[in-house]
Amino acid sequence: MALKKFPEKFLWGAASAAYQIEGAWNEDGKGESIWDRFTHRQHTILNSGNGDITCNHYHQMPEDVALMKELGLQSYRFSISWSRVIPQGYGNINEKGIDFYNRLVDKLLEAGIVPNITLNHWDLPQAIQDAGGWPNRDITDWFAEYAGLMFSRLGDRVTLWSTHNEPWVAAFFGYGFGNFAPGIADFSQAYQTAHHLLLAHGKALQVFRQGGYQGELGIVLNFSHFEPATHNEADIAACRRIYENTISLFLEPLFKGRYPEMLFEWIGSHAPKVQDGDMAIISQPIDFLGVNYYFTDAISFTPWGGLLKYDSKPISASGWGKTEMGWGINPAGFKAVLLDIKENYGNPKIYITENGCALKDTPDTNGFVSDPNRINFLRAHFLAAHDAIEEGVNLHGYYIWTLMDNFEWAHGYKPRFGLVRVEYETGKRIPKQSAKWYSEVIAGNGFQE
Ligand code: IFM
Repeated sequence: MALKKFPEKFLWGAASAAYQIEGAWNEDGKGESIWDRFTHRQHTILNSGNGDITCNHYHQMPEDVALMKELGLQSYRFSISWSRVIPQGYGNINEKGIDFYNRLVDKLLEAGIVPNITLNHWDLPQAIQDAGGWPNRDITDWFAEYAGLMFSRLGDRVTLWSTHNEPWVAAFFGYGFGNFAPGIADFSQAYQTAHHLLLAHGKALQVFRQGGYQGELGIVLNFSHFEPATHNEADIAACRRIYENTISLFLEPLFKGRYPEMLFEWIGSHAPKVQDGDMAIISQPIDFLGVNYYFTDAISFTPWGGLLKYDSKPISASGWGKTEMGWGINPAGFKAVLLDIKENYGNPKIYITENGCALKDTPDTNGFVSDPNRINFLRAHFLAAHDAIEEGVNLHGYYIWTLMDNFEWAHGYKPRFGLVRVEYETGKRIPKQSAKWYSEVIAGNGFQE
């Protein structure tokens, strides 16, 4: 068994998101978000789940930070609920909301944990949606103002910032397919949203640079590895479309200042309205790219496959099953994603901002979960990341999704991704076997292969 050591100063952490863990959806002056509105509608979420209380992190935050310290986390990635700090999205500020994040940041720093903040993890203020949401260009200025507020209040202590989490998901699940909030099914709105998310990112980056804040600002994207299902030309072309629609749609504007041409020819009149100067704002250099990786898909052509005429099936490497989400497990796909970024987008600094799995956890009578399969999953993905570093990928840190079981969007509370089990009835947190294993990885900055 070989010892796999990571580079010095490699940052190990865990990630979360406001709507998934905070609860307190209408407390202390918080405004309604699109996820509050969406989950309160009948038949949108499995078993009628919602984030009203979820892990109750808003109230149990000191205990949660103590737990992170006990686990030895070096960094904690969390998001800010925009409507908690600016209830209507623009205009009046809710000091009590800001106070919560001030206290969280201070507690983390006291515990020696580096805070890593995401400004937008999908929970847009409902008032902004009422004004047109992401498809309305005005949002790009409202987002930059919100970002500026957070930089000015927390930027003296926080050095890692991301503008958006997985803008593809916000655009396509939120506005294209309608299975996430705000539940709109219109591809023109989805592509306009993608463009405005990028433009809002660029405007927030300008505010960050002009303010002279210390630290790094990036953006977090969802990556999958895609393989054509066969050597058939139609499958290869469909695979290319999916790659462009998921990955190039964001990486090309960010790193090359343009949109993928072939894709835009394909989508025709659904292409977003882009104004002069937008691409220069979007393509300003970022300090890091956040990579979320979960799965690999085989893509095939089908004439019944909607706008992009495709079908996808999960691929698992031999010997691996699927996760509870039905996602294939393929660590080699993870490495392929990292090498693609290195080779085709200028080898930017990367943090793995999410990787993990939901598995059927079976607690014993004390609520303890033995989860060797989660450990195997993580070990194999750490190994892929280690190989990628050896091949020159500029990788500096790794955040597990997620610290504790939480609200998994349309899937409600069924999937459990956490290193820590949450008993939702009592709010009790119980670290799983994988949490202990991860603590050892962090302490040794590596693991036995
Ligand atoms: O829970 C989500 C998270 O909010 C965004 N990335 C994927 C995770 C698992 O589905």
